[in-house]
Amino acid sequence: MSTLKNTKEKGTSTFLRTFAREKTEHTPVWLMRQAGRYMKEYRDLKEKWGFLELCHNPELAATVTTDAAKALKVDAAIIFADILLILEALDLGLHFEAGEGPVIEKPIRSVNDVNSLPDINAGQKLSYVGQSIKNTIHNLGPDIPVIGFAGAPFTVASYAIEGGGSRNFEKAKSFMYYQSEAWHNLMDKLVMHTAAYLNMQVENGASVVQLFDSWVGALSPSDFKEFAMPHLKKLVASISKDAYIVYFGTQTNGLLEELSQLDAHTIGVDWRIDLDKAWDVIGHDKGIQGNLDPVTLFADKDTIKKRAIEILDKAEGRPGYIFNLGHGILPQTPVDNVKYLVEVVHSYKSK
Ligand code: 1CP
Repeated sequence: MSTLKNTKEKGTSTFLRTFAREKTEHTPVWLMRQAGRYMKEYRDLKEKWGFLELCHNPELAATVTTDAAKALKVDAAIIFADILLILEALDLGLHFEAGEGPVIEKPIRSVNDVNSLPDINAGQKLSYVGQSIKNTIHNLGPDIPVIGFAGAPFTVASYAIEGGGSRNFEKAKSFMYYQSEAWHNLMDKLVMHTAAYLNMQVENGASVVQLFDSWVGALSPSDFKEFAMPHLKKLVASISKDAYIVYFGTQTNGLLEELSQLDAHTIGVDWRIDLDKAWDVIGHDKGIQGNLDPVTLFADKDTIKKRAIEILDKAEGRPGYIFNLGHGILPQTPVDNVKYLVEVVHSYKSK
């Protein structure tokens, strides 16, 4: 299949038209972590394959993405990969332990660890993700655009330094404070490799790229401004203009004002703030995405509908809102409720 030249070509996609601020028949919806353990199709594949094996195999990865998007009838598909694959490409060693999450085998703990990171061509080393994108586009056709993604530098650096998930980020923050120069060096390297990785995804047909900054809310506004935001700005400026950019973080309510200065097209928000208030702070020149508490999907259908409609009402039918959760779907989520949520969003008519 040939590479798409203009990946922002909107066609009939409600999702892409929303980025272009066109009014659409319904609000576009996709859900973070829409492929995963809560789905039977995924659990069946996981009987035979490990998670990283699925990511590394462009045919299977595309199948996981395609199955989820078709089953849920969402307006966009996110490529099956992980924000930590870039650390694997940087030879830090990555595996997933059942029930324990990711483990970085050779975490970064010193100036020397930063200096000795290999010089890689991230686009080439992670080219299997580009192939997954091509296969997915082939499976889904032009109406369901494919979202590429990467971790934002703070969140990826925190995994690299902590060696895995963390509650309080003591190691990452200590590194930031005591080895500031090495911290900024590490962030520079991550920005360079992440830009190359994302631009390879755009060349392979991703029309939107999302930066996941899942743990940025652990930072105070001052630390965010000093240690994360300058790098985030550099990354956003290095991403191809052929794709729209969504920046997503959780617990970012104290950071939204600063984030309004980021040159992303759309900012994701979690559920800890009302959508209209968040949009006022972000500014209506930018789009907004998210806002439903993922745990609402454990409630009865009436509650799911009520909460979804409250959010849609707050968007006031303004072009630029993409419905999503405030964080990823949890593994125990009933799949019927997820399908029901998509139906509610699609049948909603703004007042
Ligand atoms: O089967 C399994 O047990 C593996 C579970 C799993 C899956 C399905 C992991 C391990 N990653 C993924 C896929 C994934 N990861 C996708 C594509 C799937 C889709 O959305 O359809 C995406 C977008 C991610 C992104 C990701 N990975 C984030 C950002 C989003 C978020 O949830 O905040 C993060 C933080 C990761 C790291 C990661 N990978 C996997 C887990 C369990 C985690 C989180 C661990 C932790 O809490 O620290």
